[in-house]
Amino acid sequence: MQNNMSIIGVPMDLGQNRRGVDMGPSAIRYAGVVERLENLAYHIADLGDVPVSRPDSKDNVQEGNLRNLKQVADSNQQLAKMVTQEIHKNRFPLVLGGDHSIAIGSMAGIAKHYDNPGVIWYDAHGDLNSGDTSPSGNIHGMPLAVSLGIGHEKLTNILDYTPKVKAENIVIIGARSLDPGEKELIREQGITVYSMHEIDRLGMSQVMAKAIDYLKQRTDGVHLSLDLDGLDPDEAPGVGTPVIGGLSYRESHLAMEMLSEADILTSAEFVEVNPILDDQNKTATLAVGLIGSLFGEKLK
Ligand code: 5AB
Ligand code: MN
Ligand code: MN
Ligand code: MN
Repeated sequence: MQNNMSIIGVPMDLGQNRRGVDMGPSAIRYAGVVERLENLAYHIADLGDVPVSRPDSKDNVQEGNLRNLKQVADSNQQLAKMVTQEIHKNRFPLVLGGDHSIAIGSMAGIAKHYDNPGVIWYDAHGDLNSGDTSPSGNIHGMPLAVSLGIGHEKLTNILDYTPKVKAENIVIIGARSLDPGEKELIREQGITVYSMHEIDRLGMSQVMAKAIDYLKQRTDGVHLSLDLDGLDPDEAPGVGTPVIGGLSYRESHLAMEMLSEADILTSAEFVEVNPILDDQNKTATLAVGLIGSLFGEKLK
């Protein structure tokens, strides 16, 4: 893992309906992310936040079942450029959300630098909807589909190329709430999914070993996109779309430690922390703990 890391906040809440997730980057910083990483001897540059513009009522018309499309696309465009620049400078990008729609920009910035990028999608959801299949019109339920090149051109074509990732280079972990259109896409494209069922059967240790081995063999860069709602709402109450029956604190730390040991990640993001829905910044504190494990707390 590179020793130079750039933190980029994206105070985005327009990819879904519940206000407050725009304060996620502040909550994670307040919980001590920079100090935690500096203690592990990383050189951190906190680049601050990507601007997010407020929609005014006149351009808040929904375009093809995509709420706030223009604002979400604009911020993702800026995020993608920043991520690209940091990778170019040989710095590890760590992106803090914000709702999960920001993965569109992260993936766009990252994928440019690899021949065969892969992604681990740690989430209760598949985020594989498009305007046609989405039950909500919320773009935070679409970023993985967008990265596959499915969806509105304003989203799929950020940085002027598409797709960002191949279906066979995606591994979803922790899924337990998939919409019918998402299930169909998973089947059609043969996306690897370790749902809660597989995690219960095999255990997190085997699931992560398989995921790591698989991606290591076929990709030349791996992005971790971690939605805090992948964890159980008892552990991570500060999320907008909680789903019971989730991953535990211990399973999640084990997953981060195994990723740290395997040393396959080339970028990461932590999203969907909503301090307004939280209990004493518990979810942001959890995120910082996971970041500690991911970047080698157990090994150093
Ligand atoms: B999250 C749902 N599938 O599309 C939809 O939190 C929920 O980024 C999406 O994983 C949840 O609206 C998006 C019902
Ligand atoms: Mn989710
Ligand atoms: Mn998500
Ligand atoms: Mn969510």
